[in-house]
Amino acid sequence: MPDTTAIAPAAVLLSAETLACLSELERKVLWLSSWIIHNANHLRPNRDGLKVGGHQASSSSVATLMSALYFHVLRPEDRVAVKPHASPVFHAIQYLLGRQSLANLKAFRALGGAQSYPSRTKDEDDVDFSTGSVGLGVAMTSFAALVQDYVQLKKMTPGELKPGRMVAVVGDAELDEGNIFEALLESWKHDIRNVWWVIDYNRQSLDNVIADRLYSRIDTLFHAMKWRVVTLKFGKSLQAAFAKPGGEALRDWIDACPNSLYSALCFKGGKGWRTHLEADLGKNSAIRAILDSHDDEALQALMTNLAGHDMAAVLEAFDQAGASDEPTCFIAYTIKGFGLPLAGHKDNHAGLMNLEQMRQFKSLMGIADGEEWDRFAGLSLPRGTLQRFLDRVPFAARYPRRYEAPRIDVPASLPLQIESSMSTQEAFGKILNEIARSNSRLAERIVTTSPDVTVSTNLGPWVNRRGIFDRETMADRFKEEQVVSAQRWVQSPQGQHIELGIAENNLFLMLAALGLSHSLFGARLLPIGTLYDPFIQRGLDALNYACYQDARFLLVATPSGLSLAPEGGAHQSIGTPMIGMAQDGMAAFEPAFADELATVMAWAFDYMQRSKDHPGHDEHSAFSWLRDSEGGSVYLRLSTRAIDQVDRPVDDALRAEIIAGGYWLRPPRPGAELAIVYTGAVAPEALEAWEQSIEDVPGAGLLAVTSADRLNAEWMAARRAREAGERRAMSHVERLLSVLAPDAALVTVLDGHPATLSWLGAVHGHKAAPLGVEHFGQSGDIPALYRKYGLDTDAILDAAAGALLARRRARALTAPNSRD
Ligand SMILES: Cc1ncc(C[n+]2csc(CCOP(=O)(O)OP(=O)(O)O)c2C)c(N)n1
Ligand SMILES: [Mg+2]
Repeated sequence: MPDTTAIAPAAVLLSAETLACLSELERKVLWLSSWIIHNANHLRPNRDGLKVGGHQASSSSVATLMSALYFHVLRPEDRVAVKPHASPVFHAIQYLLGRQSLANLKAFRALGGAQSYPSRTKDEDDVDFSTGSVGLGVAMTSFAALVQDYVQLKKMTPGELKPGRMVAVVGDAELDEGNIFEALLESWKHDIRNVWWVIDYNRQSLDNVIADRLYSRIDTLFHAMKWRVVTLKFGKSLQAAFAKPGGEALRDWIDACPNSLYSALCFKGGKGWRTHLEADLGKNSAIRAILDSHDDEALQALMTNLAGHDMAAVLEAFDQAGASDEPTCFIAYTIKGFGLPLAGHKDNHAGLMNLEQMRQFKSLMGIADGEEWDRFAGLSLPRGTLQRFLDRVPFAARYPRRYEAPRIDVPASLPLQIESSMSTQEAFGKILNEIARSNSRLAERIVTTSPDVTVSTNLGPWVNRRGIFDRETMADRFKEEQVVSAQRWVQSPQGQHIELGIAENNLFLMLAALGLSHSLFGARLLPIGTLYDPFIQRGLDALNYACYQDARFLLVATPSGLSLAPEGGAHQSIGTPMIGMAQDGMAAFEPAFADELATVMAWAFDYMQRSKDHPGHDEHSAFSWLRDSEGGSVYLRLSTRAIDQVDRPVDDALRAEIIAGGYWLRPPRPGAELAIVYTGAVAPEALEAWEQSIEDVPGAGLLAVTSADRLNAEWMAARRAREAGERRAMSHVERLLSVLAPDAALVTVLDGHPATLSWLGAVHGHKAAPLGVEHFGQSGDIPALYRKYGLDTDAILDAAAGALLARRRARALTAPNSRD
C-alpha cells in the first residue's frame, strides 16, 4: 500500500449512542447482505441448474461506508448511485429502513424480487440511479448535479426542495472506464457542485488485485480536476498503534506492503501477518511487543483495521467534508470480503461462502436458526433503541423521495413554414426556432444539449434565441468586438442549451439526467440532444442506460446514412435504424417530409411526459409494449438531403398514421400486386420508381414508413393480443398491407440496413425484396452512391421487376390454370 496523507481527525461531536447504533446496524447490514445472497444460491429451489450469484465480497467491502451514508450522513434530497455489486447492501439497508419487503429480499435475483443491480425501474425500493454497467452510474451523478443547478438556478423546483448531494459509491475498478474521465473533464468545465464520489478502494477488480502505483494516479487526477480528495486510510485502532512505540515502523511496513501481499495476508489471517512482520521487523523490540500483545485474531483485527471499515473514521471524514459543496472524492481503503472468510482472496469477486463457512459466520454474528431475517437478532443493543434510531434516520424523513411534475401542454401541431424543398434537419432547426420565438411553457421547458455539434445539427437558431446555460453570466465576446457571426452565444443561468465537449457518452448521460429531472428534482424538462447519427454507436451503452432508467428525452440524430454523401464513409450510418427498433424505452422515427417531422415532434413532446398513471395505461395489456400510454423517449433519424416537399394539410387521420408509423402516400388499388415501401431520405427515388412502375403495374401502391419501430412493435403486440384471446386485435401495418393481393410483392428501401423493413414481408406473407445499405459507405454524390449501393430508382425498379417475375412464376407453379 503506497504512502498517502490520511485526513486530519476532526472534532466531530458524535454521541456514543449514535456510534454504537451505527456500528450495530453496519453489522446487521453485513449479515443481511451475505444472507440474501446465500439464501438465493443455497436455500431456494434451483430449477435450471444455473448459478444465481451475487457478490458477498463486494458487498462486505462497503457495508460500513453505506451504513454511514444511509443511516447518518444522507438527507432526503441527496441522490445516490450505488456500485452495482453492492445491491444486496442497498436492499438490506432499505429493508432496515422499512422500504424493502422481506419477500423481495428472499426473492433476490428471482423474477419480481430485488434486482441483482439496483434498478430505478425494476426495484420496488428507493433506487435513485440504476447501476450495472460499471462507470455509468458514477458519471451520472455529476450530470445530475449539473441538472440540479440548472433547475435550481431557474427556480423550477418545488419550494421545499433544498439542493442535495449527488453521491456515487464507486468500485475502484470502475475508474478504469473511459467514460469516467470524459465525465470528469466535462464536469470540471461546468464547475459542478454537490457531488461526492466515495471510492471503495479495496484494490481488487473482478480478476485481480490492482497495481500499487494506481493510488497516486487517482489522487493526482482528481486534484487536477479541482476536486477535493479525502483519503481514509487507517482506522482508529491502527492510528492508535502508530502512536505507540514502534508504531512508525509498523506504518511504514504497511505503506510499503504491496497490494497483492496485503490482500493475501488478509485472507490468511493472524498467522500470516505474524510470520511476515516477524521476518521483516522482528528485531524491533517495540514491534515484538505489539506482536506479543496480540493473539492471531487480535492481530488480524488490527492489521485489517482500514478506515473504510472503521465507522468512527468514516463518519469523521464525511462530517468534515459535509460543510462545503466542492466536488469531493473520498478514497476509502477497504478490504474486499471484509469480515468474511473470503477477505482479500484475489478470486473472491464471484466467490460465495459455502454451507460450512456460512454456518460459522452465522454463529459469529450471533444469529440463531430461524432468526436469519430478523432486523435486530444478534445485535447487542436493545431492539427499541435500534428501532428508535432507525425511525429518526434523516435520509428516511421523506418518503417517497421521487417527485411528480405537472405536464407541460403541447400543441397538436408545431408551426413551420415549409419550403418547396428542404431537408428534415433544416426543418428541425426551423421548428425549434419557431418554438424559441414563442413565450410558451413548452419553450421554457425545452433544454437542448449537444457534444460540439450544436451548429452542424441546426441547433444554432435555438441557441441564438435561448442562450447557453452556465452558472456564470458571460457575454459573447465576438459580438462585443463586432466580429460578424451567425452565432450569438451568450452564457447565463437563464440559458437553455448545455454545450458539451465531443463525448457521446456524456451526451447520453446528460440526457439521462435531464430526462429524469421531473422525478429527481420535481422540475419537468423536455430535453433534446443532437448528434451525428453514426456516433450513437459510440455512446450506445450510455443511451441504453438512459432508457433503462426511463429517462425522457428527444434524440435527434443527423446527418444519417449514405445521404450525407460527399462527407465520407466513416460518417455514414448503416445500422442505426435497427438500434432504433431494438432499443427499449425509445420510439424511433425517420420522417422524409418536413410536415411529418413537425407532427412527430409535437407528439414526441407529449409522449416524453406520459407515465404509468396516464389514463388508459394497462401494463397487463398485450399491447403494452407499444408504451403509448406510459410514454418514453424518442429518436429522430434525420437527413441533410433537401427533397421536394408535399403540399397537403396534415389532418387528424394523417397525423395518426404518421405517428403509428406509416401511410399510403399513393394508395394501392385493392388486390394490387406491388407496393413500394420506403423510409426517409430516399423518398424521391421511391416516388419516381412508383410513377414509372404504375405504367406496367396499375394500382401499385407507395407506402411511406415513418417509423419501422412503431409499426413493428404494434404488429408484435397485436399478435400477442390475439394469442391472449383478443381476436379482433389488429395492428396498423396489418391493416395497411391487407389491401394488397395476398401474394403481392413488396420492394422496401431505406438509407440504412435493409433488415429494418424486410420483416414487412412476414406480416401477411408478402414477397419482400429489401433494398438498403449493408456495406461501409464512401465519399461520392447522392446519384453515385445511391447507384453503387442499390438505392436509386433503377435499383427499385429492378427489384420490383424481379419480385413480380418471381411472383408470377410461383403463381404459375401453384395454379397452372390460373391466368395472371
Ligand atoms: C461495463 C461493464 N463491464 C464489465 C462488467 C463486469 N464487471 C462487473 S464488476 C467488475 C469489476 C468490479 O470491480 P470494482 O469496481 O473494483 O468492484 P468491487 O471490487 O467492489 O467488486 C466487472 C469487470 C460490468 N458490470 N460492466
Ligand atoms: Mg474493487
